[in-house]
Amino acid sequence: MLRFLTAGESHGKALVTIIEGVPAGLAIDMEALTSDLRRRQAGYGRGRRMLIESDRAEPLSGVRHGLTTGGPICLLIPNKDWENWQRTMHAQPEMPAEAAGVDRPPVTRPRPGHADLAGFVKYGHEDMRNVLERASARETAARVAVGAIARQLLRHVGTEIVSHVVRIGSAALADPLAVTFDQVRTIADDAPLHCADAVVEQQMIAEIDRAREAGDTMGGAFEVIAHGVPPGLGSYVHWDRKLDGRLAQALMSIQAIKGVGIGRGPAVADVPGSRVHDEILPDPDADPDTPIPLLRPTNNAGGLEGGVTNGQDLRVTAYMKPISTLMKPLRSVDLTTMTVSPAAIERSDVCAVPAAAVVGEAMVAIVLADAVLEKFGGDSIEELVANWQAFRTRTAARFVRP
Ligand code: EPS
Repeated sequence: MLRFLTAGESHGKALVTIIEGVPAGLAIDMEALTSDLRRRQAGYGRGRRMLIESDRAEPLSGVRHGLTTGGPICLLIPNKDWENWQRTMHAQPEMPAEAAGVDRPPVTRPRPGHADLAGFVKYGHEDMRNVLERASARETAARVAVGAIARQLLRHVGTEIVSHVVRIGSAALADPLAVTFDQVRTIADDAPLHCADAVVEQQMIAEIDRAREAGDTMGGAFEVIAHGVPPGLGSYVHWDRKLDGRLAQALMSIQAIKGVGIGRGPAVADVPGSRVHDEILPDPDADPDTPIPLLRPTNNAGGLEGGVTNGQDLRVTAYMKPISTLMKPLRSVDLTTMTVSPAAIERSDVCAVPAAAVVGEAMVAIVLADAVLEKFGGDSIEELVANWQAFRTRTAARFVRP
């Protein structure tokens, strides 16, 4: 089982994660990890914080001479902005004499849509900075670092994960499922919105520009595609073992995600079964060692049937609300006086859907790596790969071949 925790505040000293359950002998490519962190920072619509940070993770444990030991992996991602926040965020009861930065007043006007008010009520905080610092999507940098390790594990069973932005406001791809894994894989890392269609991408940019000029924000949707997913991950036998449910939980846990669809998603409610279900045909061109020599002309199920992977591409879409910090704020209440006041303004992004897509890739990678370890087990990568190969061979032998 793969587990992780994260710790850290948006403007604290650093983010930290501890990852448990990674088998021994996995080569960790720190450059690939850094490249994922950088991808999360990019995308059209990001705010000024990303000009300050250049995220990088330092392994503190669990990795020796480039290989995992099987012990817990601890990663540290420093917040460069900490320099400017020491007077606001120091851990000591009294302000340390050497603390840098400026003093900031308490946050007392909750932003509609943010965790501010919920945290005020739940934890009894007077200053809602105690809420927003942890609720902030800055935490997702740590998740992306965990996801990068999960992704490196998944390569050993032949799985690759990509994502693309499919909607910003009213600018959307007509049929995201028609975009193939290979098309998404070839989108440049620095494409402004990581959208497969250049015309739609320009419309998305225009949506974000309009929102910025109006002091507003934009949400949207992204799709994560995993290719080469081993069949048989997850199970239909219990509610909490269904992989679609596990993926939905993982994606819904990303800040600002309000919905998740698998394959055709909510659109399956609109049409009859004959237009939803993916037919099963023999594949005359299948390689002899292909585990499942069958052809599915469509993939509306998004690679999952009965909560179990079926060997098709896994396709999951997440829907993100617009960011709740508005430069032209909505009405709120100053909780110190109970008077109607504009909501607090924190530095923020106009649109963070491209960044959320990278976080979505990470969460899918983590869920898939966990499911791979559950099915194929192994305390070392060698053992895991041997178990996976034995399953492939056994499965391939069960199909009648011409
Ligand atoms: C983020 C860092 C944050 C925000 C954003 C995501 O940095 P700062 O608050 O210093 O600008 O830009 O977080 C939010 C939008 C939010 O509502 O919490 C990041 O690293 O992704």
